[in-house]
Amino acid sequence: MRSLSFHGDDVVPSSPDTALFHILPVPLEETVSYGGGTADGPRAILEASRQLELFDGRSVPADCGIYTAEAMDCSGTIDESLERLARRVSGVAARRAVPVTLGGEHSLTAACVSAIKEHHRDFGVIQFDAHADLRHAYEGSKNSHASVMRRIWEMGLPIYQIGTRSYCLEEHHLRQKEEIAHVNAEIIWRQGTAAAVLPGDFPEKVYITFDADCFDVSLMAATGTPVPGGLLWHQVMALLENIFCDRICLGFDLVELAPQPGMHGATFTMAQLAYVIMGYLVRSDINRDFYDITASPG
Ligand SMILES: [Mn+2]
Repeated sequence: MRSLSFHGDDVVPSSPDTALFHILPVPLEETVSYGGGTADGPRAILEASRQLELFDGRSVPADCGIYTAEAMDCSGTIDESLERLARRVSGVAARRAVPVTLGGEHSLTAACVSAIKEHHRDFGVIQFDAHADLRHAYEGSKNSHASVMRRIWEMGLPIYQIGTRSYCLEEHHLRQKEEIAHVNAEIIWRQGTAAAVLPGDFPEKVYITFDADCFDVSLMAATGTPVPGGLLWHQVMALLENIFCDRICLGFDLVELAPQPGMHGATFTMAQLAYVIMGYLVRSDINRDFYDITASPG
């Protein structure tokens, strides 16, 4: 079976040496607690990416080079998979390219972030998610998708949560006690996207993790734990635009898509999200400086 690449045959495949973006397909599905299917996420996103226009409306991010790596082997224990992923992300960061990890379940973000930490001391993590994912452990696993942000918080990294609307009392208390910065979905709906303001001391460099369930269930039913009251497309676009004004993005992941028959709209949404995030990055002056991007932003 021929391996899939982002955008398929529309673009000349970039070599890993020159591509700005390295797509890492990670079909990880180990600790899923409700609906399954995240293992099919990366493949479905890559297939849907063939339907994308190269022009994203403002730029042609593909001109900066997109390299798609082989899908990662997720056999063995989850610890082994996370270690394998960390090595891969670290390799991309070492080239000063942008790791774009396509999941797979949310647990994988801990590996991405720990790998980035090998290369950058001062950065924060911006999390788009319906859930806080701050549980100490869930269903006996510290590597659960429901604990991933707790692991990252324990690494000593600042976190900013966007679109949250489902969390337990333990998580609620931890957020209050430790002043974990966030803007809940309800606040965005009532006050608009301008309500999402990163704390004044939030680092200039950020890693972005995007859980599909941040989107409203009407747009994104194809995910393990869908929740009503979430964000819509243009709210997410406005939020991303703000972030890329003054933040350097060290990498990002899209997780928790669980493709369902007949719901290709949800899958295409995640493919387009990956591409528009690349677009925000290649048009952002602070990122162009950081990555030494010379291609025209379009
Ligand atoms: Mn999550």
